[in-house]
Amino acid sequence: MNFLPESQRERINCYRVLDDDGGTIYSSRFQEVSKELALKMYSNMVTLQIMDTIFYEAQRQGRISFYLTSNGEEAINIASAAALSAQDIVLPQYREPGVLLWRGFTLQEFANQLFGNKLDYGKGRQMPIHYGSNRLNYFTVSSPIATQLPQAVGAAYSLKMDKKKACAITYFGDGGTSEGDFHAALNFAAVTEAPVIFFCRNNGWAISTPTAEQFRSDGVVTRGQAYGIRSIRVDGNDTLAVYSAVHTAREMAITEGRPILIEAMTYRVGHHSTSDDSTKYRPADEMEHWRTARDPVSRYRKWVQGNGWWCDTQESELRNNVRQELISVQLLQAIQVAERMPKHGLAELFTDVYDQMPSNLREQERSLLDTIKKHSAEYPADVPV
Ligand SMILES: Cc1ncc(C[n+]2csc(CCOP(=O)(O)OP(=O)(O)O)c2C)c(N)n1
Repeated sequence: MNFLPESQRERINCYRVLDDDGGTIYSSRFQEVSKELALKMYSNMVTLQIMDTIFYEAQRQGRISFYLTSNGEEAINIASAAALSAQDIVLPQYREPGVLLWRGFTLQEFANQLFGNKLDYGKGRQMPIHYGSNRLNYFTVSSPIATQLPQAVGAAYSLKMDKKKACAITYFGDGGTSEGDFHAALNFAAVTEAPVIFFCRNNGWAISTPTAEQFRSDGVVTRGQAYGIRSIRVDGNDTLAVYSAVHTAREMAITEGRPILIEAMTYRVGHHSTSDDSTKYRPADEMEHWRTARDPVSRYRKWVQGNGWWCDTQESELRNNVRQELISVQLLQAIQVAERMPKHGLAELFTDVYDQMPSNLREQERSLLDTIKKHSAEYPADVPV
């Protein structure tokens, strides 16, 4: 039932900071969380869950071409975002839209990107879920796995040179650690003492490849130590532990001028994306176990409720309100507005890279226009030529 090796399973009920010489500095020292912050985190987790359901269904209805959910990783998304400051620079993978949600990206902004319309900041050049926001210090998602890691080291180093009290954080999955860029980035960060947090969401799967087929080390956390980087392993389904780990990592990164690696143990509850059917390669009872018994949202709710800050009536009110708000007002409206909004013209495909378009691109543009003329029936009517 549990895909984790025994050694990793024992450790995930707390978080512990491992020094680069292998010793434990301390463990399980949780940060205080006020009632206001606790409830804000909870309502963002619920919003993320419901937003995912609605966009996922919009994809199933054929209204958008692609989607992927953060199911099971809501604590990682929201609690890590809550422990950062707005000046910290985020370089995401793609399963962290909750960080953007926390920072104030609107449902309309999410929908504009998913539909690739005129208001999409990426001008419709990217697949759905490649969000980005200059305003919110959130780099645009890059499809090639792990390329954001060395970039994050550069961003963190620039913060250090400018003596800013901020860090860079980069998110990636266990699959990202199998890329050369992971190793280059860790070494580069260690020697430049860049204030960067490497946040690995170890969710057990890289599409259909389980971690056991990716590495034989004790997870990812030991690799940080191998590069001389202080590293933290944390239960990624425990909201308070994730919040504390990122809070601690941020303090150490900024005040001590050093990179930190966090390995958050979790599980990808949904399929990899709408292009995947994970029942083909993993047992249904494993998925069901993590969806129900290990769900980070209901687990966190128990803690909030145990503090007397929450009750069943508030729970059903919140869920009804968020669902109502998202379905009847904001999200469906956002989807309809985004759908009706015109797309960018074809010429935009060739702008923003070169000041003077080079001859090979001019040739490609000519050839594309010829092909469209020949096969105009195949060309989408809503994209101006
Ligand atoms: C360099 C590169 N190789 C392969 C792919 C295809 N690909 C897309 S997502 C993915 C799995 C990544 O898994 P992981 O990093 O564990 O993240 P998760 O999807 O589990 O959140 C792969 C192999 C890619 N996008 N880029």
